[in-house]
Amino acid sequence: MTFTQKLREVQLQQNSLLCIGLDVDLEKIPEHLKLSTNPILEFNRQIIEATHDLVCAYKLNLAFYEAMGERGLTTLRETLRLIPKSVLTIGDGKRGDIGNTAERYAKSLFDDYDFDSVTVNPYMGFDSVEPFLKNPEKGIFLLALTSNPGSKDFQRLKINGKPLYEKVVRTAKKWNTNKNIGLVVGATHPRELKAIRKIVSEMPLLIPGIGKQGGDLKSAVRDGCDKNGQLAIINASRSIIYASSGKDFAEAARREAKRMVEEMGTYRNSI
Ligand code: NUP
Repeated sequence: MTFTQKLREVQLQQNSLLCIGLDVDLEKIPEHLKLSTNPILEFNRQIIEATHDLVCAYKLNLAFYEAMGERGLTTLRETLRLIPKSVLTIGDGKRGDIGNTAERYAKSLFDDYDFDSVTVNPYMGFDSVEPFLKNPEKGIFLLALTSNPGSKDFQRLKINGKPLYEKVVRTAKKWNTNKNIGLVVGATHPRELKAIRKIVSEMPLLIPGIGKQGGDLKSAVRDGCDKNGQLAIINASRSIIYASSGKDFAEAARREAKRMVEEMGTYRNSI
């Protein structure tokens, strides 16, 4: 089964487009957890237990784990073990390097950590992306139009009259022979999201930028989904995992996740 098919099944089973970003920061977790042996793991455990029935995926941004040194990498591995198989995992590292090195990145993230999918920076071209594409069951999200203000610096530059991100989108479509490529498109660019979905009607879109970055949830659903109301993976990290800084953080995260899923449901029904 290809990654795209797997995503369709998971979204159908879970009836959700929501992805929670486990971007955990020791400075932001509730005080009472700091007494546990591994506060970050305990935080993730409680968030996962409280929300796994509401999501199609968890996204782990590698930066937050790498920044904690060796212990962070162990915590990353242990967190992945806590995620039920019914839900997909995304390793968000935006890797990209010459083929020989990219192969090692792919081996680490897919074979060793066993992520279902990863984010990849396409800037270095096909030979840097190819090693990630080999296994159709594993997904690759190529950065197309990122959510941050700096996305205008290169991604929107015009080449032969067309923005660079559009070239990435059209090229990704050509590279997608294994049906395992998706694109990252920020929710902060609703008009472009709609245009991109028109070009790639059957590709997964990972859509970050909801919540703290001000992206629009309604457009993320209406413009990001395919015609069946699927294939958009809408990520929220801080607005869910830090919904409360008290002892009720996991319940608060569940409440916020549920609120988002319900809101998305109303937009999905009108696709
Ligand atoms: O374009 C992107 N924007 C973005 O925010 C691509 C990403 N991968 N991200 C990631 O999504 C970012 O690194 C962080 O892990 C998450 C957004 O977090 P939040 O704004 O919902 O807290």
